[in-house]
Amino acid sequence: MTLKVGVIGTGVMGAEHVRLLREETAGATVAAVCDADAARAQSVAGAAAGFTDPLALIADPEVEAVVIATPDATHARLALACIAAGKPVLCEKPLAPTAEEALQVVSAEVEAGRRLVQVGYMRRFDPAYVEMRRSRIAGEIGEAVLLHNTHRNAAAPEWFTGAMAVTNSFVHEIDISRWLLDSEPVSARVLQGPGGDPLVITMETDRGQIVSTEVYMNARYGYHVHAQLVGRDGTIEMAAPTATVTNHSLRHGHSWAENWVPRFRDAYRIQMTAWVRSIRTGQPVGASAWDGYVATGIAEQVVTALQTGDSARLLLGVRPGLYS
Ligand code: ISE
Repeated sequence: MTLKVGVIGTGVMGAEHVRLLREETAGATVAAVCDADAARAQSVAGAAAGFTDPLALIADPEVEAVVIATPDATHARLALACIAAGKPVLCEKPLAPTAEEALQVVSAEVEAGRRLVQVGYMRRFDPAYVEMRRSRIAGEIGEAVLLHNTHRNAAAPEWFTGAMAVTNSFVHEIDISRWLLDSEPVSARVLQGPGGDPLVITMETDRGQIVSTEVYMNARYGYHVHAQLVGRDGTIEMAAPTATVTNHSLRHGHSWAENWVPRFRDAYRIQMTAWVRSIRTGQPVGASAWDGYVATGIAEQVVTALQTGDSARLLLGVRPGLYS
């Protein structure tokens, strides 16, 4: 049986999700595409239905499941509409820009009594992160005590405003550190470099581990995400993200991706396949709405720490039984 998917948003991520569904995902088809620009929606939709109203796409009986890839501020409202319609949704991260909105999604899902939302924290499907987690769980590096993250963009995306280095970028490290370590951050402090870029954010977990993250939005040379997990008996870290190395002009090395789409191409592809399969099997995978709330809730408190210069004691409330 083929799952009929509606994709809302045709920007960098929306277009990539349409491509993945069409070219790389077994058991799924693109049934509809939505964009505020009708011509753009129709050109990406091709033979599928084009919509300019996302709520009309969600309500369309031809659409069985939805991918949300619109600007961050719209995610929660659209995810709520999917829950109300009883349709599974892969919602791009962050689940919402504020903890309050993210919690509304959690509450709606709890009320519905079933998990319909997967948040697109695709690093959970990246082969390098998967191997790091497997190695930790297998005990190969002993007890994990420290995680060093580097998160560099060549240039901040043009739609970046305010504290998005935290609410849009650092949310990835919040999510992946919880997943890699199976522990919860309990405090955070932030240092700012000259002009506010880069940031260095240090979190402590409920197991006393340290998670250090550099978030550098304008690193110029390329898109570079790296992680090193330090244990009592060894370390495990990502190798350079490349299939080839080149020698020329007295230099040896590899090139960097321009942004996250080529760097995490495998992760996005594996995530999409896993989401489609999870709808068939009824076994949720990836980051839940609760995980989405936690990432946004911590990010919000880190932003306050950034603005006040104080360290933050991270408070999140109790995880509902639906997510245990
Ligand atoms: C962007 O929105 C993403 O999600 C990328 O994965 C991240 O690395 C980048 O910093 C964000 O702006």
